[in-house]
Amino acid sequence: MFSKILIANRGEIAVRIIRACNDLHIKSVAIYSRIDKESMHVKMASESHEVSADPLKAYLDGDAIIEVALSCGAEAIHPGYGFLSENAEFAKKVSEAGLVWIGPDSSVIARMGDKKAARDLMQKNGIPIVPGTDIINNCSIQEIKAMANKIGYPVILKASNGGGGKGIRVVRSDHEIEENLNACKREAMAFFKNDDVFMEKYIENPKHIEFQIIGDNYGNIIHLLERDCSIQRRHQKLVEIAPSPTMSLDLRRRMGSVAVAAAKAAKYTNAGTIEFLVDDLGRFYFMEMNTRIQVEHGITEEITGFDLIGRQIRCAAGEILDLNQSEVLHQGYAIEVRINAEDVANDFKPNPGKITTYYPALGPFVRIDSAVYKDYTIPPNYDSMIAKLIVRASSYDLAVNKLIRALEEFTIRGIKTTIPFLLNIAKDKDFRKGNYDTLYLESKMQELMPNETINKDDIAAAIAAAIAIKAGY
Ligand code: MV4
Repeated sequence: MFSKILIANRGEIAVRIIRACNDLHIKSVAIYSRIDKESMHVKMASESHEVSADPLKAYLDGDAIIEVALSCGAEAIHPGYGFLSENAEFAKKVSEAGLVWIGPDSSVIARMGDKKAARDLMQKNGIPIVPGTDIINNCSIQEIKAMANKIGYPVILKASNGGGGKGIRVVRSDHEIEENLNACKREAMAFFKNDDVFMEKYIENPKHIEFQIIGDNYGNIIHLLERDCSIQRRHQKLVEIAPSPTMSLDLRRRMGSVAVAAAKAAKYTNAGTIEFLVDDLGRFYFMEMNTRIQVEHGITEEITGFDLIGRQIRCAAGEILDLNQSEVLHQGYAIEVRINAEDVANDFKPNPGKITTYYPALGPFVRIDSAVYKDYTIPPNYDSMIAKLIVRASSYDLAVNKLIRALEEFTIRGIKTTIPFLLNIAKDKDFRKGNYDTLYLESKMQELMPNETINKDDIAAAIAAAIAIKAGY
């Protein structure tokens, strides 16, 4: 086992990894940018090193991070999510520097990062994929229209190097295809410096179901059930549920074994996720594989009792996965909501600033993964997620009740947060019924918008207080 791990990240995931290190009696090394000096991960780690004054470079300068790891005697690097976590080149450099990369091999990261290559690998191994084409960049518009008609409209154009919802276009007829193809290629070139595009049949309003995978270095791979991540806004997840409250045991068993077969085909090690699209008839298709720990890993930990970050570290250190698939059971249901410092009424615009009041929800089966505290000032330079609230209960219905209770208890003042919006989701009838797909948020946005009309009594009280102050009472 390692004696010291460097964490190449910040925020709540850095804190989560430090906790896993402490649980395993491993020393933790935090890195930080100058503005993060007062951040929780810096305070909690065994030791901390400023990498750069630049807010982003500190977490993106791979060479500088490796240098810190070597000079302080760390044996491994945990990348968390985002930043360098899916950068195959960085993973390779870490290994070449004699450090252990806590994640899959760099060649696997590179292969799965290429969506078309991942699709081809899955097809070759009998994993169900959506009907589609090869890269179409060298085809004429006539040929592309012929392919689209053969697949049948609607189709979706996807950048092979895409991600985060960038470089995708839905096309519903011949006359829209040329313009969408050009836009898709332009966007792909701008964001990913590669404009390779392929085409798939477009699945209307699918559910986004993903299976958690864990593998050791000896070919043992299991799944840890699924998460429904359909509730998204512009490709940002807001709510995740584990397991899916609407999936049949038969579908779970079939998708689970396909997920394990997909991970085996990729020669996968460590923690990862297989994402599927599920249509309204329950047909499922491999969409992509994420080669990192994900934001929503906590709900899987809560329902399975399996410490994913701890297991990532233990697998990377060469331990054998001492668990069979049949031993993975779920205890009830867990729901995660992402609490973001955002002004929901103002198009979810980030709303950084100082937290003046902070009372996290507590009580049985309520977990908060966060890196903020009272009087902490959220910098404007990073992601707006400030806390993940995770609840668990014996049934999905009771988990929804607990979510409402915890969101009503959670008090944050000084900044605007997504709490009122999340509470409206929690209280929505379709949410309680498990009736949601990837269209859910878009179609209910008006209904779920928090009512921001200010209470007349509050105004009266504020005026009275102001008069009282002025009058010298
Ligand atoms: C799809 C799809 C429907 N059919 N592919 C969105 C981002 C990228 N990961 C792939 N995405 C999709 N691919 C086919 N063939 C629908 C989406 C999609 C989506 C997927 C999951 C969650 C939310 C989504 C929102 C819009 C589109």
